Amino acid sequence: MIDFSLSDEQKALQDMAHEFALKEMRPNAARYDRGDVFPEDVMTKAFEAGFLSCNIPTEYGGGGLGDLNTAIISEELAWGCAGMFTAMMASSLALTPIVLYGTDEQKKTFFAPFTKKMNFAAFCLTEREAGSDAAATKTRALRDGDHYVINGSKCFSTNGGIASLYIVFALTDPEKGVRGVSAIIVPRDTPGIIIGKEEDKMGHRASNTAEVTFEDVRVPVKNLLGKEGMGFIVAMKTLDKTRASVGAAGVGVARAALEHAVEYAKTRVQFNKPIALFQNTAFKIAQMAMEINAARHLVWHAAWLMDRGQPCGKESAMSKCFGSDVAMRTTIEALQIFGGYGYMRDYPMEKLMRDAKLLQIYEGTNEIQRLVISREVIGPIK
Ligand code: COS
Repeated sequence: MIDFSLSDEQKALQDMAHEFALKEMRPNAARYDRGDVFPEDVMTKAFEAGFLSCNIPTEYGGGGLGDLNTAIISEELAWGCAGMFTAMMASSLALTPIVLYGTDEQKKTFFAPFTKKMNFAAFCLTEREAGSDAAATKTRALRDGDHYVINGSKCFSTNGGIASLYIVFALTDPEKGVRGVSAIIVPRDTPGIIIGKEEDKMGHRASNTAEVTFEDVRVPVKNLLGKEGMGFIVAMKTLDKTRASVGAAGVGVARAALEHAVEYAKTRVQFNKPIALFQNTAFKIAQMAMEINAARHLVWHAAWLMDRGQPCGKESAMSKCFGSDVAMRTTIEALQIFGGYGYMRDYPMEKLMRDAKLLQIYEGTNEIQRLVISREVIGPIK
């Protein structure tokens, strides 16, 4: 049976996230977009509201939100400010490998700090020479008795400069290539972690992005997630699960742009009538509304599959790719409706357009999403 209505619990979650976005994120979004300061005040409130631990299972003190619920709140939080959303989402992304592959002991040990106070985690997969080609990782984690010794550099790591915990993908067996990659939990206070300069980004400026270098970083073997050599699968399964949240963020950013454009088009008078009465404007609005609805359905379908434990790699990639493309197209068209005002920083449109761009790039570029989708649709070729 298909049911498009949200349950009372889901509506309450949506309202709660919307209120938070409206009252705490939106009023501070421009300020943090312009400065180079991490929004600690807003994030402290996000922690208190449970957004920073919402994917930690309830038995370990978290919110235990399922995937559809996560998609619902992601749309609202990105509607509030995509940069702040990214700081929250990237931490959930980094905790997901522990949710999926952690032992009971690892979950108890490493989730506790996230449920007790504001903390952030960082997912360390990307390297300078291993971006889309994630399997080309060069970082090494060589075994020395009961420890791994990690050496290498990870770049564009969201929360890299502020994280208390890193999930590092490194070669434990360089001879085996992609099957020699392992996922290792690395606490920030381990000696040998060097934080590079914070990246000066075009958008999502409220989030921290930095290079993280590991120089002879020794962590106990018990910090290994899953088995040795399973790291690439851990990364791929994690991304299969989290990419729908990026699609949801695309819907949130696009919806914000559409709402601003509608409001403006109804009050902006040119040639003696509101510009909403010109067919050019009205049709742009219709197109944006259609695409946003379609994107949300893709996101919710992917999340619905995840909640049922069904294969969702293709659907997750579709929702991420389509949702972020819709965010890009919608913000461009909405800005056009604002004309010259849209280009000015006093208005919200240019930030939304800058923020939309990153959604097409992070958690796997949209070219990679199309690769994932097409590989599954085409299947093996003899
Ligand atoms: N689930 C489970 N296993 C998967 C998988 C998935 N979603 N995707 C790949 N694998 C497995 C494959 O089955 C293969 O296993 P075997 O060697 O046992 O056959 C192995 O992983 C290697 O996969 P594949 O050959 O497809 O690897 P490729 O290098 O060709 O491509 C892509 C993998 C391009 C899909 C991957 O590198 C990718 O997603 N890149 C983008 C990385 C990314 O999103 N970065 C953002 C960082 S987080 S902000």
